[in-house]
Amino acid sequence: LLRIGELSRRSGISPERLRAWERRYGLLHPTRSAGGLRLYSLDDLERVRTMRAHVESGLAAAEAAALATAAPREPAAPAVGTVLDATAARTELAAALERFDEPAAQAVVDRLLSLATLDTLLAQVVLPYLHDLGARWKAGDLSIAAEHFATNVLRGRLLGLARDWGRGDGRRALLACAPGEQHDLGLIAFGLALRARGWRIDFLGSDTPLPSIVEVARATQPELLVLSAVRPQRFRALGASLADLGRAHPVALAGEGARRFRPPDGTEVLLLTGDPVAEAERVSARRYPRPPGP
Ligand code: B12
Repeated sequence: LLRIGELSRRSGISPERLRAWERRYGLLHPTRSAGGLRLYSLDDLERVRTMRAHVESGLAAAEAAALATAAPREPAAPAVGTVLDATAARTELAAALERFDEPAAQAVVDRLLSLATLDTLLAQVVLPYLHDLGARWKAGDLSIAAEHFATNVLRGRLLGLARDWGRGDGRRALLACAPGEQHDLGLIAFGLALRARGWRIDFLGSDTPLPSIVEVARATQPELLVLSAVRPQRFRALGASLADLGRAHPVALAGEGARRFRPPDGTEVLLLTGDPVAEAERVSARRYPRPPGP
């Protein structure tokens, strides 16, 4: 079952438009999660895709909806978890990337996205693969070229999936790597997992100077500002500015650096020490009110 963000991503239709199609044409038949969230089926996805195709071919929305709701349904894709063998998928992805075969790697990702949610793809395939890649590179089992090639193909693909993650009126998150930090893959994965939970993402990427982060945060007033780093020194280097930031906005520190960082007394920051998908789930479960200020 898919949440609205995932349905939107897979169908290419914005959440606002999906809600309108549901309300006006009865196109979707969501069930509710225990927490009251709407959950959509693969049949719903299929109807949205059919309706989209009819609208793009020039039909009026009402006609397109009538055809989509009447159309005999394709057999639904197999349920998540029953088919996806994550180990086999990682092996296949690794084999394609490590023979420098970009189209084959993209095809593996395409197929996985048709079988599983983005969360599953990230948590069970892409993130463990990247981690393993790093370990092998460090052990000298993989060339720098192979590591660069694989991470760049996956980074490009993840950013492709991120298209439009800044759209809509969802809870707003501002994501940046700490000054000096270049590792942004975990942060991108986190942004995608938040987006799948309805958040709106502003992404500043690698090595963002603190004054720029402050400036954007002032303008966008994020519900959560997340800084990521591999080394705790990057957070330590922020010194007293980190406490100032935490007084102005709800701030979280993430990545390997957050595991090894102890915020100085009086610094109000949340530490996200788990993996990007688990932490996206955790932060989505509660609200982050603005701090009272300096
Ligand atoms: C890809 C990579 C690069 C790429 C980064 C590309 C990019 N756009 O991100 C490039 C080539 C630029 C790079 C550069 C460097 N790298 Co590098 N890199 C890696 C590599 C191979 C993979 C990192 C990665 O993205 N992993 C995928 C993430 C998701 O997994 P993870 O890092 O294990 O993170 C886990 C958690 O920390 C958490 N997490 C991570 N990020 C986030 C974010 C959020 C929001 C949340 C909630 C959770 C979270 O989720 C993961 C678990 O699922 C690792 C090897 C490794 N073992 O990780 C080295 C590694 C991180 N790099 C390392 C080093 C030393 C460097 C360089 C200094 C090398 C050099 N001499 O130039 C530079 C530093 C550049 C800089 N100033 O930051 C070291 C860091 C060691 C340390 N602790 O200090 C590592 C560990 C390699 C090693 N074993 O020596 N690197």
